[in-house]
Amino acid sequence: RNSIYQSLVEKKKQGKKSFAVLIDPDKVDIALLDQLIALSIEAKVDYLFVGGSLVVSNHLDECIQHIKENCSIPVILFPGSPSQISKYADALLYLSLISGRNPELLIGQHVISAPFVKQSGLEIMSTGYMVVDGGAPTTVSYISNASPIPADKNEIALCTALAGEMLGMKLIYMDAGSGAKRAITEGMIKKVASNIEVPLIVGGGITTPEKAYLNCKAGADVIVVGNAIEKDIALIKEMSAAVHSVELKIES
Ligand code: 1GP
Repeated sequence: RNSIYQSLVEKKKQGKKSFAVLIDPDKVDIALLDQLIALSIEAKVDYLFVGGSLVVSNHLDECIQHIKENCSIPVILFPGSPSQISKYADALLYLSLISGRNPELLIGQHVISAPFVKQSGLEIMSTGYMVVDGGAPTTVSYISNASPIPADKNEIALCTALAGEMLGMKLIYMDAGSGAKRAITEGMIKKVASNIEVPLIVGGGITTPEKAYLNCKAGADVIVVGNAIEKDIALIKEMSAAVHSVELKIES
């Protein structure tokens, strides 16, 4: 099973951008989920990411089953820990926190959960996960017990992404952390995007369609938005339209 990854690679070749809505199972009930699903279908959202640094509740399975029963948008797990895995999803961002130096999040937790992850039957997408300083401590920076990449150190971001790609990671995810005060700069995105071949996911603190658009122009392939949509659900449509309005000309 590698159909979702193939679709990402294919879209990248065509210069097409994707928009993903991040759903934190802790923050949604069925009524809100129904609203999110309806708006996502209407706005042609490409992916639904499900997860969070802390998933306290135990209705992850239920949440994903409900999404799958009501739409055909692929559901991609974005787990904060190995316990946030559900066989009802379509794919898993198999994250290694390559920006940090906490061995548990680089490989330790993967070893412990490997048989379980393998059994899940999910499409596994190895992802070099890079947390970039978002201006204030975010949940991910605290929980990961690892320093984020300083926001203005584009070279560190570049070298980290290159190392991840050469280690065989199929995706790079640059994240300023959920609710970040400052999103990742276009300069850093450009630096990384122009030097790697694999699809680049960018998220954290993106609150306006303009910023989503500029990030795509700078080279992001997938834009992820969580918090801003929790505050104003109508943003789904504007964000999705902004992302989809970017179609880069690919030189052949
Ligand atoms: C966080 O990249 C995601 O891991 C999305 O962040 O909630 O700030 O949009 P926001």
